[in-house]
Amino acid sequence: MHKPIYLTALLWLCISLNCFAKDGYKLWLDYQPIQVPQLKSDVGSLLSGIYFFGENPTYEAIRNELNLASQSMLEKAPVYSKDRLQNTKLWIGTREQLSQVLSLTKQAEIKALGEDGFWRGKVELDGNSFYAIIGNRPVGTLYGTYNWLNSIQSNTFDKSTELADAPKINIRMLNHWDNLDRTVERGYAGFSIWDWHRLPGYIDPRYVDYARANASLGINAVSLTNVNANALIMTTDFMKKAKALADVFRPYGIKVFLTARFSAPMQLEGLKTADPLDPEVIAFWKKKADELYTHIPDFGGFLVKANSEGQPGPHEYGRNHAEGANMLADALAPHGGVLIWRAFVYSHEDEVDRHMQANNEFEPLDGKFKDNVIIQIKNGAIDFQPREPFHPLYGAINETNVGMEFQITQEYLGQATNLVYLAPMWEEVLKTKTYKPSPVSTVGSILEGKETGQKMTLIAGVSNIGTDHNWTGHLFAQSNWFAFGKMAWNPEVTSHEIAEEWTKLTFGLDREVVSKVGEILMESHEAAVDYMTPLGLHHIMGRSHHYGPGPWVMGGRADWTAPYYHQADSLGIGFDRTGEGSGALEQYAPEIVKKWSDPNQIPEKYLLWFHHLPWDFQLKDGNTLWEGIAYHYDRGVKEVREMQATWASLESKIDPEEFDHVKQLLEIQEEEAEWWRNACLLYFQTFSKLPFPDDIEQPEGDLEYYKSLQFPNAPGI
Ligand code: BDP
Repeated sequence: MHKPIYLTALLWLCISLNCFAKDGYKLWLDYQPIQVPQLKSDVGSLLSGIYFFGENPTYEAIRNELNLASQSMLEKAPVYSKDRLQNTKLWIGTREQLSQVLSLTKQAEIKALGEDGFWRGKVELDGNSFYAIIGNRPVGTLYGTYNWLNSIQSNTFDKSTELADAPKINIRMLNHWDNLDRTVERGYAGFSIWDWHRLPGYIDPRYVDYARANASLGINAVSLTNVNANALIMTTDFMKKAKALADVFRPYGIKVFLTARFSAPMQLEGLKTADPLDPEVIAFWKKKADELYTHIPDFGGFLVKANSEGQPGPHEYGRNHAEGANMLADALAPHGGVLIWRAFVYSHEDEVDRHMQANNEFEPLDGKFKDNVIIQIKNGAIDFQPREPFHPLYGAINETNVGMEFQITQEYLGQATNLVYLAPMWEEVLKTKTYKPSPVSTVGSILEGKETGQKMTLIAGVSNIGTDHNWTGHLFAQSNWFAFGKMAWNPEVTSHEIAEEWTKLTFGLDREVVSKVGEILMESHEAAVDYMTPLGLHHIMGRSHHYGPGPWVMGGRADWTAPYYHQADSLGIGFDRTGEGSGALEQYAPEIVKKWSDPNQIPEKYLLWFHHLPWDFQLKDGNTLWEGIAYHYDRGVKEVREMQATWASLESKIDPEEFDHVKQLLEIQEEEAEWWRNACLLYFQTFSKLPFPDDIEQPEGDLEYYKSLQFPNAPGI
């Protein structure tokens, strides 16, 4: 056969057999061909006559997305018109641009959606009707377009109904813990996607795809650098590199933030101090902020980790967190910048239970922070454990802007090998009642600003993105990036709804796939808690890299060892944080203190977080504590096996490359779950001295062997 003809034939064969394997690069934006005839015809008709009201870089981004989507969903290019009445079907613009076709009521309704809100639906002019996507700003229109494309992919688009939506949180932000040498702290998906060395000259096309993915979820801010910050980012060279990224992200409505190292004035300009009240230090930061805004006029601001885990901060100079934060906030204020100050502070020189240290620092400072400061608080008081009760600072400070910090990267949740959908855990935290400042307050309502009327609201997530072709290492880890964006937009959405949406966008509309993948996702977090840290156990993972079990980890600073947290001894196990113990429980509202102080009333998922209990303490199901611990660990392993079986049953319906990728990782997850179970149960048995229940798979292996395992090259450190 003639070579080009042969190649064409092969290509067609491949297309018809669908043998171009998917590899996850396109995330939830892979725009599968539309199969439903009515939908195909409706969408085809709209995409055959598009009119944009005006020109700007965001509309250009919308056009690019429509080109991609149309080509992929309908195998043809969309058609644009230069005249709004010339064969047009789909109108795209802002409320002001379309005001003449909108009633005053409709205009008011759209305006009320705020600067990022959008509306889509039918509009009429001179007896003709059009489908319109309208934002208050172009970026709202972009969000509306993604929302529309998403409804097409999930087959929920109905051209006769209208839809309006707006985010409930102002700053929806990814925090990259990316270093300037491209390593990523707690990153499990390769290296940093920021190619600092080749920036600003080389713009990797991946930056655009990154911006598209974020904008499709409504993420509108990104902090580029590690919170354990490098002062070099504040040099002109790096500012220019950051500017190049900001330029790529701007049309997608994404603002750039940088992490500021508190000691930068000393490191970069040889000042003798970084004291926030020193005039030269104040001048240094003002100069840096002014320069940043010349490069990046819409620069978001700084994110700061200070006086925590050895990072420099105001304490070195006898100043408090408010004095440190306000000095930086003042430098940003003239430009409209925001200063995000982290509440993740604790010190090993402080004997007080680590759980209590952030409240001890921040409660007395409530009301002392400037208006453009937000205190970013992790979901729990320790550190992104597989499950944590909510951080007691929520509800305790009410005259200061507060924001959430979730961790999307799975530092303590199986890293790159375990399938763990994190949204149920985030949902649990967001929906928990704090009883402060009002009896109906929840963590979510505080974050939305409903309780205190705070003007600036924030939900941040520590990114799980890297250079791996599928972005997140594990294909299912994409669901966590996706779910984070959705929850930051609307903290009231359920993890179940998001799971279904992600599954449809990732694997298509087949009912069996949607329901079974949904089951896997929804079970996965509880499974991980079971085989890692059931019943409120926490911080018992491998030293430093946090990979695998390490309940025996001792040595060095106490608050980084495992026994500090599990306190197992011959009498029992758990951290007594009641009034008789460290007292940390008393930082919560009285309603919580009352219930949780009683080991028979506290939700069992938090039992050992707050109580040290005897091995024969009776659980609600009648088992002793020792038996309960054993059953949970055993159940965790069995749950992973169920996830494996469910996945295996979908083999014929999933792309082979994606199927195999997940299958292999689930096999590793099963081994790791067994490892966690065996190692933890054998270790805790050395204290309980009790046999395992007969009806569990007997933990096998040798404790000394598990203790001897070393992972010097584990990723993420
Ligand atoms: C912990 C990580 C550490 C981070 C720290 C933080 O182990 O690498 O620097 O949090 O949030 O989870 O600052």
